[in-house]
Amino acid sequence: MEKLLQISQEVREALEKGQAVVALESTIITHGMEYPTNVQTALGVEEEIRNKGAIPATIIVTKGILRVGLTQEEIEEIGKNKHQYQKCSRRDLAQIIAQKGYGSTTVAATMMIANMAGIKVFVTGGIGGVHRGAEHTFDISADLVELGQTPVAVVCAGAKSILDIPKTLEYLETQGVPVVGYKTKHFPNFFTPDSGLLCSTFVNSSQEASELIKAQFDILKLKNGILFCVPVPQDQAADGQIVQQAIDKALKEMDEQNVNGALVTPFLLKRVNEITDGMSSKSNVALIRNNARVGAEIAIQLCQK
Ligand code: PSU
Ligand code: MN
Repeated sequence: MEKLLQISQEVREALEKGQAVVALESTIITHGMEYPTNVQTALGVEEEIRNKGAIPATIIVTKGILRVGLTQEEIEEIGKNKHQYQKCSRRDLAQIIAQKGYGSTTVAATMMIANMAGIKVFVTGGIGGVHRGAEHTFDISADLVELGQTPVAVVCAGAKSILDIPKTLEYLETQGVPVVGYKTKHFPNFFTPDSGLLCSTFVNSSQEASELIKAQFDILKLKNGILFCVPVPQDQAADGQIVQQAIDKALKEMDEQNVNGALVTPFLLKRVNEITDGMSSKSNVALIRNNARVGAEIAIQLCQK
């Protein structure tokens, strides 16, 4: 295990001292954004976390080794050579280890590795979910199942409407995952602050968030995760109508081109970015940085005795 899981010295020392550490995923770098936006965003997110006084731990697999905590140079390299990385969810981890391959981790795989490393808080942009038409395709992201079985608090901006949001929320309820609005009762729609649906509960501060995490993991000792949903700041939100049109177009193209399986989410993310001419990418970057600030505050609160 020691050899398989390589935690950077900085992250290891922070964990040993009980300091705040925030996990970050890497599929967003390799399959969610283009170079150089991917690198700028990943570094920007790490900077936000450091500015708050927590330690960022970006997670990836290189040569079959699970890596927790990367240098700026490594993040730059990964972003540049993103095509070298296979998108890795739970089902792909054994394969990538056995083949000593290169894999970027989805929300599901990042939760697993964060949990192995003892990291409780993980920041991302948007989670995977139940896809539209799932009643025919059965396409439900392994992220949702992972949230049902791995005790990590995931901070996100809700889910994109490339997904079926009502079904996604139903699935999370079935999996026993608290869906917690951060200073809102409404489940955010990634690019816009309100999907029109409600979270299962809400908190009004990082302190309240940390109390909820402690109740779930320490008092009840539950094994399932928690989803914190931070709405995109109003002045950074995208034009909902333009994004929705782009999503509808991307979904139509996906059907026409018979895109399926693990390719679905990367295909939709890429097309929505292209169709909105980078407009969606701009609010994407802003909301992830905002999530990073909130996640760092929660992680810091969680370390207070
Ligand atoms: N949604 C986004 N941005 C992303 C992803 C989802 O808005 O980058 C990525 C995350 O890594 C997420 C994964 O875990 O896609 C989900 O893929 P799938 O639907 O194949 O499980
Ligand atoms: Mn899928």
